[in-house]
Amino acid sequence: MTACHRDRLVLASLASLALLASACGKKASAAPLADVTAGEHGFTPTSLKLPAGGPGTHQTVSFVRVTDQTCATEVVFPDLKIEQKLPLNQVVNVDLPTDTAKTLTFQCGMGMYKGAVVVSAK
Ligand SMILES: [Cu+2]
Repeated sequence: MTACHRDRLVLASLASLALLASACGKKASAAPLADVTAGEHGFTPTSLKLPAGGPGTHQTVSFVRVTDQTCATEVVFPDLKIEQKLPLNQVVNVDLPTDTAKTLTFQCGMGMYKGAVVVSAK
């Protein structure tokens, strides 16, 4: 069922995420579901896309750290001056501006693991 395929998940809203989560509930793994997972080898996926929504629009991207064997214990968006701790197995929502096309890079606290949210016009 492709709706369960996390890599293809483009977040339209929290409601759709909740729907997807419940649709996937029967096959639930131990790890909580989020758009981006912080694991042993950094962030997965390293890139995700959001549609540009015009002036004042924001979207939430969720992160979850699923192991202690990683230095990605926080997610940092340097350009946005956002720093969010990632407590183990807790989904953390980050509100991102999606007004115009842009690339919002994110990284672990040390800048070792990197990723990007690509906001693009249709
Ligand atoms: Cu690091």
